[in-house]
Amino acid sequence: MSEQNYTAVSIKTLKGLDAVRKRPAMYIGSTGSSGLHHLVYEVVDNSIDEALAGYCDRVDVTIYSDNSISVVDNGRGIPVDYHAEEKMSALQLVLTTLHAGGKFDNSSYKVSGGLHGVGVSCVNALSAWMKVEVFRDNKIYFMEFNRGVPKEDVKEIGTTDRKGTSVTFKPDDKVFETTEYSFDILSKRLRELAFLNKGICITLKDERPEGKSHEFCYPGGLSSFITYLDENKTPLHPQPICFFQAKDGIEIEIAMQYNDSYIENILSFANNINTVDGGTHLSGFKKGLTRAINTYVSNNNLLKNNNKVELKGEDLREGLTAAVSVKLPNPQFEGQTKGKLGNSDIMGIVETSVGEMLGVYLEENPQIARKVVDKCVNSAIAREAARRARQLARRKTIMDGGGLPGKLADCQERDPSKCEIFLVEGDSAGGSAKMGRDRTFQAILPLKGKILNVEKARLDKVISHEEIQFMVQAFGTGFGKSDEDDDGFNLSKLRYSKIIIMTDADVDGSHIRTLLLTFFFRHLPGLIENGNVFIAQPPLYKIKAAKEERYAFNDVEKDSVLDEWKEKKNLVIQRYKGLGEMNPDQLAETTMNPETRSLLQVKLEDAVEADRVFTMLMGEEVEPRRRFIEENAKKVKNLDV
Ligand code: 0RA
Repeated sequence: MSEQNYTAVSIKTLKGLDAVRKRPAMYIGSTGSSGLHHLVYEVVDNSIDEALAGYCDRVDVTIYSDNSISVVDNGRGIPVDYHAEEKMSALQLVLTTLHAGGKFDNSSYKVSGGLHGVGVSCVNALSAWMKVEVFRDNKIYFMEFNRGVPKEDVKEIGTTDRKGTSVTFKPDDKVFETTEYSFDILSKRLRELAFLNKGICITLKDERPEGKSHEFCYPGGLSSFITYLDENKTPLHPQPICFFQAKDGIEIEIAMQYNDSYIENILSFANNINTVDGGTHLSGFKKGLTRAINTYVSNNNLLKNNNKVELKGEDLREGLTAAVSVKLPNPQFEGQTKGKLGNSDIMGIVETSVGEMLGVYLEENPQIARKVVDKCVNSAIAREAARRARQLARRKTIMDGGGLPGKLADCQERDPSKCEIFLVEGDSAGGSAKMGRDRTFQAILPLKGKILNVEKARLDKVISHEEIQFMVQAFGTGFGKSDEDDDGFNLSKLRYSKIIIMTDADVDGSHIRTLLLTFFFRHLPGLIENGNVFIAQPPLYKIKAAKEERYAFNDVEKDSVLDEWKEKKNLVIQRYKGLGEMNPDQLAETTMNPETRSLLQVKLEDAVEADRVFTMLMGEEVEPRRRFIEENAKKVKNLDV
């Protein structure tokens, strides 16, 4: 087809919803689980727009047992009057034409409408059926569609004193690879939307067997978000600090709170989308924060006794949890996953507003300001200590020669894509692993006892910890951010494509595994994101009959072997308490040999939840940890983070 023809044809097809059905991924990102859930967000976004325009304060989402979904709001209701120009009702227009929304509301831009922002018509096109009820002018209107095609014109079916819209749809299984909704995925996003748009109450109800229900109402908005994120942390000041500014069509909302940890956790959003890669609004926030605190420090002469320290941006963000949300017309989402806000004017606007508002806040709240500044000064001192510790660690490595830890039993292969390293607790298990491995491509690093709980330690401590130094040296990647005398973390220097945590299947083993995962999550997250971290799955039992033997990796498997072998005599069941109890051949066969083992890959799907869970598991507070372990006792056997 010629270029010209192609354009003509593609414009024509774009008009119809056919285009959506032919290339669904272009409109909703994918036809997998993510696209399936996107359908719900697309409808909910319309309700949120009604709320932001001031007409709606309630959205009820229901998952039915056939995995159809309804989204009901109490907004104005989609208009139903006849549209002379288009020769159909407004309702039909909205539900069958791409980007029809704008035809009604030119005055205000739509704040939500998401990454794809394609509208309900798209959801309609990708649904086996859709039923829409509109409650408007004391009447109930109804319209039904199959795969986006109207069954008949809109009709009046009754009277009501309600107002709003109810959209019920069933995703087309001819389009989607899966049509099973996840309560947790929907729940996470709806909660986030409720935090981001205060005053809206969102409910989620699961009518499938054993379904749950949630209600998300946060009058505190972003401030409640911070409280939720830091549920298990100890705050430095009682309430999150909040700012709001609406100017020149741009809204900026910020909530922030310092806690006694060393972790920086700043979330950013643009038009209700989580910008995971930050962007201009986040940069503006960081600059404004740095400016406000440094100005306060110098105006009040607070560094006079510490005149050697210099406060850097990162010092001012240690132990800071913050959410930055901007709403703007024409957001530019950049980067491979469109997770970065690109609008350049936003940077200066956010910087100025944070600089001014936080400046005023600090002057007006000297007690809190003093605590914050003390914390920042301490973190600057610790940063300097960390730098020295790192220098020391490097010098030691160079003196040790070769830069590899002495107790590493390295492999012969040098191509990282073929190499694996096992992190093993203790020398006895280390010994079995060394004998059981295939030394051509498998390396063993035995670790001594429990490694440092990094959740409670500052960077200088982490860097000085010997076992952590050994790991980082063995991996070859370096560690942390780059500075004057260190290159920091560099994934391309990784010496093994698989880093395998191999601990005993007991309480201690699982503690060490959690400590290691916490270390990876906090200090080498690049390895988790790149899929390099794995958990070995050693068997829990060996069951022996006369000549045969079987391994069982959990109680269910053990019971099924016992059941299968109930006729046999002299069964011996051995419960492995440690890896050291297995002989090297057994360890190799069950846990190490790629042909016969099974590995669990560590994934990071929900960073917000992971942060909360790690803080809770590794932090000071005992009660939430006890509750979590009780609630998750069944799942813990297969800890897949
Ligand atoms: C077009 C125009 C107006 C509202 C809507 C669409 C609308 C769409 C959805 C989808 C789900 N809930 C919704 N609520 C409203 C403006 C209506 C007016 O001007 O009265």
